[in-house]
Amino acid sequence: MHRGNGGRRALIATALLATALTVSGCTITTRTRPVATTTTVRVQTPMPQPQPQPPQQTVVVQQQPQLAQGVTVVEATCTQGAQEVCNGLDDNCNGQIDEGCGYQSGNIQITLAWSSGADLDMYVRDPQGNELSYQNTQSPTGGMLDQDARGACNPGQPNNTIENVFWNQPNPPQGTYDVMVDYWSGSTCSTNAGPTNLTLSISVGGQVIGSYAYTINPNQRLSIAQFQI
Ligand SMILES: [Ca+2]
Ligand SMILES: [Ca+2]
Ligand SMILES: [Ca+2]
Repeated sequence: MHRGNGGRRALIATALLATALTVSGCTITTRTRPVATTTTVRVQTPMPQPQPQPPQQTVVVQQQPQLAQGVTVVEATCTQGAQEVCNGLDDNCNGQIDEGCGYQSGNIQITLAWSSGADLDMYVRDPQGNELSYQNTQSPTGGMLDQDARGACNPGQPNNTIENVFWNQPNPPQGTYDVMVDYWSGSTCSTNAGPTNLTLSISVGGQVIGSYAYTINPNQRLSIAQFQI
């Protein structure tokens, strides 16, 4: 292959330069502009962890109810599967008093029933001092009186000799509950009603803790039962 004089001279010059650099020990430094790089960081959002829930409080009675003198305990006569009658008793043993009668049950249910046309009034004082009655049918603690009776005699009202109070939230206030009954003889329907037999049932945590009987006189007011949760 024939190579021209020009090409031969260029090859020689390159070889001489390489030799000269090698002989002189030059160091060739290359400045390199850093290349901007983009780094993608994948951040994994942690899955939301379920927050620990406070344990559901099981409402239980701390002690047997304290009863007023003369109050007697109604021996349980409930029968599983029995028809529930609107009578202030848990006839079918399911822990709810008179379900289906138009008033509610809950973690606490207190039902008063009586046998004459008199106007009896139930008062329930909760551990924080709130008093539920026909005058004050809701408490800040979630209690409610949803069945009032005989306030205006109310001859056409269903179950008009029954009053009912309940708390249906998981955690009713803890402490002492005082259940009182007042025989208001100022009502026209109390005239000549005379001493009246009453039945009071208390259910706590889905279980009837007791049913009680008492004969109350006109104008009498007493604390039938106190219980503690
Ligand atoms: Ca029942
Ligand atoms: Ca019943
Ligand atoms: Ca009443």
